[in-house]
Amino acid sequence: MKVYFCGSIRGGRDDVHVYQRIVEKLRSYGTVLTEHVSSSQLSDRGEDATAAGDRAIHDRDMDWLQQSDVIVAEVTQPSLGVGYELGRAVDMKKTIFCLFRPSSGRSLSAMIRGADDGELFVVRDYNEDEVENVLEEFFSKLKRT
Ligand code: 6IA
Repeated sequence: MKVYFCGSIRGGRDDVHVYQRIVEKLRSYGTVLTEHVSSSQLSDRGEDATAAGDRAIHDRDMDWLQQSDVIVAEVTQPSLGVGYELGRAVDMKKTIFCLFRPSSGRSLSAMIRGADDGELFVVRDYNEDEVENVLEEFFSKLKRT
């Protein structure tokens, strides 16, 4: 199974430790195409910040999104890139699982929470300490469908 993981990069790297836990768990289900999103080496500014570099990142990510079987997004830290990826993934009719931590004190965008259809697009509120269990629950249901 190919898993596309979305997490904030230029939107801010405050949650990178949670992304690491998620990617670690996702590896047990298949290939994570976007492992770098959880890298603590990746800052919110960065090395490839040129228009040509950005185009290459966009085109490669869209290609991976197309190839993926499932998309998992950590959406607590607002990110334009993650919102864009989710919109494109909806258009591709992909299976999408969004994870949000209410303990952050934030309120999730209505465009993400409101996209939950209980089937292809699911938003799950969770606490950091239960992240592996929440993923386990989602992937065991996915395998049965
Ligand atoms: O708007 P954001 O940067 O927060 O968007 C984050 C999302 O866009 C992630 O889920 C990634 O899949 C994708 N993305 C954004 N930037 C990159 C990137 N390098 N490499 C791969 N995927 C990316 C950017 C490095 C940059 C700090 C110069």
